[in-house]
Order: sequence, then structure tokens, then C-alpha cells
Amino acid sequence: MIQKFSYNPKINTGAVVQKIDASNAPISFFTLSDGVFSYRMSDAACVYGLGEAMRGMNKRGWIYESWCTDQPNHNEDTRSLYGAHNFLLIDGDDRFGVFFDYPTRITFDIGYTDPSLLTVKPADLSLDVYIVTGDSLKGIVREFRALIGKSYIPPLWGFGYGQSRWGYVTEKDIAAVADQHEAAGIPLDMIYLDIDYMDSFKDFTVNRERYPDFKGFIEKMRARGYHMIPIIDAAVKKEEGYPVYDEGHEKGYFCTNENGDDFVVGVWPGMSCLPDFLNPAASEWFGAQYRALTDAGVDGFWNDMNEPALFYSEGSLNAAFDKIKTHEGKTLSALSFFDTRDVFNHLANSKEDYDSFYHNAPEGRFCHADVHNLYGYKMTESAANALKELRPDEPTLLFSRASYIGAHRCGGIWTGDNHSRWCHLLQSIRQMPGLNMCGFLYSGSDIGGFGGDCTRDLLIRWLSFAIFTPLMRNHSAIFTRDQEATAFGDTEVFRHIITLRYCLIPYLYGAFVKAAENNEMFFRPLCFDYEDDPAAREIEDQLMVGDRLMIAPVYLQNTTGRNVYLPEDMTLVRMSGGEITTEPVMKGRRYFEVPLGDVVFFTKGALPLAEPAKNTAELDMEHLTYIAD
Ligand code: MIG
Repeated sequence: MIQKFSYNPKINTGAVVQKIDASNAPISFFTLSDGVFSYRMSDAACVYGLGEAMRGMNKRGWIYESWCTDQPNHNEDTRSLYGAHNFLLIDGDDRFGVFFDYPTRITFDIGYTDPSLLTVKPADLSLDVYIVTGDSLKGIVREFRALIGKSYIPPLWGFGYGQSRWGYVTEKDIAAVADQHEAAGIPLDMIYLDIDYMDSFKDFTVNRERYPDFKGFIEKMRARGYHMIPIIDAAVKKEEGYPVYDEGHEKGYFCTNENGDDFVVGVWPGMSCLPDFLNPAASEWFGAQYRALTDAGVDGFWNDMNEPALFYSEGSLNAAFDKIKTHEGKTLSALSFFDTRDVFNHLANSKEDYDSFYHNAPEGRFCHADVHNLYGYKMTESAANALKELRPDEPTLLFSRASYIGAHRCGGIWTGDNHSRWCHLLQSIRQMPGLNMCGFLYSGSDIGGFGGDCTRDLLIRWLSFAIFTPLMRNHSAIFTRDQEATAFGDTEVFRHIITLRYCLIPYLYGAFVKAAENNEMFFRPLCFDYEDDPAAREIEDQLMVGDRLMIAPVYLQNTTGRNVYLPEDMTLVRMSGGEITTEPVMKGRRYFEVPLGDVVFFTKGALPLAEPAKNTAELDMEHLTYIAD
């Protein structure tokens, strides 16, 4: 059952698709005082949700803040990431879900200040709160997901393997990625084009020196079996003569400052303007621009920098230089030294900048800070709506960095700029169920880690987990060590693991589509399936995948196996050297050897496997072999 409690929301966020009448009764489970919602948690209560937020699947014991943030240095103590996913599921003496439909900053203190208290504090009391009850955790999620509408389903090839790197510059670089994977016999469906394909980082342009015949290149790569996936950034370069800027400026489609002039901000292209995605006409106009690339045969996109990430604004940059000048030539104390150093460190994504531009939404004019968390969602919606018209016959691959609930209907998300760290491998495992609860089924993390230098063993272990994630993309930052599956010498192991992904696609894609259509989770913590098993509640490093599989990834360096909790008798599936074997294993806690390069997982029933294929186009989805029958 769903109850709605309404507190004068100022804007329709678009998250909810069902019409529900607001209750006149006081909110259930919570007390509301001074604009803070409080709930006393029973000792054993677990709290799930919050989408891609850091820490465990059980979110208890920390404080989180929904405020979409470009945070490439996130760690265990990070409160805000790229998405704002305000759904919690409490499993204690009471069992209920709660969604705070609120477009800006909201804090979730889940036993951080007082271990038994959950407090939720929106910046002001203008929101809708939905309380969802039901007789099982899965049932509550299903009801919530019906409230927010069906999840995006990518094309089948979106389940292929993708290779990406910020630093591939020319079409030769891209073709070389294809050549290397072919030479190694490693299946590959997608190659991503990061910002260097553009002309001066201008959206919807292509650099003619790097890609003399872009359309011809896309065609050639398609003929070889590859989909090219270019990036689109939120901000539009401010440059007269660049039609996207000229038109956006003339029609008033950019966010404005207090005086009504275009707000100008520094991002990749230099001085830029921010499309006002909250204005339906501007949204439609920006979406139509994707045509420049779909006309060239592009069938997938990733939307970036849409928190929106701001490096600086015209105003904040000038203020920073003024401030630095006041220190020039003076002897600095330790404190004034730190102050001086931080002048530029604090320029990006500053409160002052977010406070100083405005949107024209149907409900009226809004300061950006009051609707901040909707920006990435509305950018993805703009693209999704347009792409349905530009490419009506087949789904377009689409995912975004920033998001709010509602964006799950438009596309997928990736979890942003992680690092080549073992703890980020574990984090990415733990992020999946939270995302799924909030409708984001097509998701995954940058395999191998975005920032920092990856090692061969980390990439192997990361891939061994990521063959189960719907979005499976190896991505890394410029100036980091190469981390393609072909970059570490002997490629056999990589070929076997990625090939296994393709063999699993019939099961994975089937389970995904079923989850999307039935409003279910593709990845679940064990306790969602084994509610009466207290041991299952504490498993933070295993997941159920679809209705049959359980995975227990290895995420520690220099280990050759791990302990696994089996909530019931299952069949162990092992891929070793490309060979697949099975053995029955009994319920309980056991240690399994998983030498580097082996993939081990568990099935509760017959598992269909396809024959190995070099890409999804060649995958035979009809003739399947069943193992563990
Ligand atoms: O400021 O386009 O998260 O995936 O490679 C960095 C360059 C901008 C951030 C994205 C990342 C991408 C990078 N972008």
C-alpha cells in the first residue's frame, strides 16, 4: 500500500507516475517537528536504499546527503555522489519503504548522530513523502517501482562489453582498440568516444582532423560489428557562430543569472552556457541536437557533467584572482597560506555559483539551488524523448552520470569517477542493489577504476564481477596506466572471462527484461530472498542476480579464494581456463578457492549458456546449453 503525505511541493519533479491522493492524516512511522522527519529504529533494523550512495548495502551508521556532486575522490566518508536517490527501505520491527520526492538538498542521518535514530532533513518543508508498506521486502520495492514507472531497457547489444578511455583522440586510436581486441579474440560490442572527438569540446560537433569522415567511420565500425558511443556534456560552449550556442542564446534556452542574462560558467569548452532542461521548450530543443550524431549513424550516448559540474563562473573566477592579489607579496601565516591555496580549490561546484543562476520551469522561475538534483535527470529525459523520435525503430543506448529517480525511465547510469582501488571494486558491488531499488537497472561502474593506475589482478577480479552487471564498460582517465583487457600482456584470461559474459547474456538479458517489466530488482542483497535467515542479513559482499544466480566476487588483492555464505544448497559453477564445470555445494559457510582468472558463482537451478561469440550480433540466443540441470 502507498500513502502520500504532501507538504506544499513547489515543483513536480516528475519522479512519480501514479496519481495518488494525499492523506490528511499525520505521516505514519515518522514524527515531524521543526522540518525534520524522525524515526526510531529497532536495534536489529537494517536500512537499505539511497541508490548509488557509499558504504554498505545496509546504510545504517552513517550520514548521507542528496546533492548531485561531481566527486571523483569519493571514499567511505563521502556523503554525496552523482545521483540523488531518496528512497529508503527499513527492515526492522516495522517494515516499510519511504520516498522523499524533493528536488534539492536533503540529509539522511541513519544512526550517525544517535545510533537508533533515523532523521531526514530537507532544506525546507516543500516536498511529497510516500510511505510504502507490504508483506515482503521485494513486495515493497515492487510497489514503489510501480509508483515511479518502468525502468529503461537497453538494446540487447547494450549487454555487450564496452571499451572506453579518456585519451583516445583520433579514429585511428579507436580502430586500434577494435584491432587489439580482435587479435586477442576478446569479444567487444561498444567503443566509447570521450570528449576528444568533439571540435573544441563543443557538443554535437566532430573534430574534422581527427575524424575526416565521421559518418563513414561510424559505418565502417558498424560493419565490423561495433557501436560507437559518443559523450555529450551538459554545458554548451559560448561562441558566436556555433549554431547550438547562437540558437540557445536567441531563444532564451540557457539558464540565466539574476538579471536575466545567460549565466556563463567555465567547463571543458571554456566559457559556456547551461541549457535550461527544466524548461520544456529548451529540453525539446537540446534533444533535437542529438540528430547531428544520429544522422551519422550513432546509436548510443553517455551524458556527462550534468550535476551540473562547474569548474568556475565568470564572477567566481574574478573574485578568486582579486582575493589572491590581496595576499601577493605578503608573508603568509599557516592559516592564510591554506586560505590562499584553497581559493582555487574551492572554485569548482561552489554554493555561490549554484545560488546564482535560474531556470524557467512550467511552475515558474527557480533558483538552481532549489532544484539542483533534477538537472541530470532532465538532461537525460531531454535526450530520451528526442531519441525516441530520431530513432523510432530501435532503442538507443543511453546513460547518464547525474540522476534523480525518474531518470531510470529514460536511461541507465554509471556510478561516476571511481578509482583503481580494491575498495572501489567492493563499493561497486554494494551500490548495485540500492540502484536497482530506485529503478536504475541498467548500471555499472567503470571497470578497472577511472582514476589511478590499474593492475592486472585488479582488472581480472573487477571483470569477474562486472560480467554480471548490465552495463559492462572498462573506462579510465587520461594520464592513467592503460587498462584495456589487452594492456597487460597475456590476454587469454581476459578472453575467457569476457567470453563467459557473452555465454551468460541469454540468462542476464532475460532476467533484466523480466525485472524491468515486473518492477523487480535484478541485483538483490541475500536477505531479500531469504527473509527468515538472520545470517543472510549480514552478507555485504554477495548478491543474488536474477531469480537463479548468486555471486560472491573476490575483491581483495593477493587472495586466491574466499568465504561464501550459502543460504541453501546450490550448484557451484566454475569457469577455469575457458572450461566450465559444476559441483553441488551444501548450505552453510564455506571457503572456496578462486585462483586469479577463475570465475566462480552459484546457481539454484538450470542455467542456460550460449555458445561463445565475438559480439552480440553473432550471439546465438536460440541454441542454448543448460548446466546444473
Ligand atoms: O571532468 O570527459 O565522469 O567518465 O572520462 C572530467 C572526460 C570529465 C568525467 C566523466 C569521465 C570522463 C571525463 N569527464
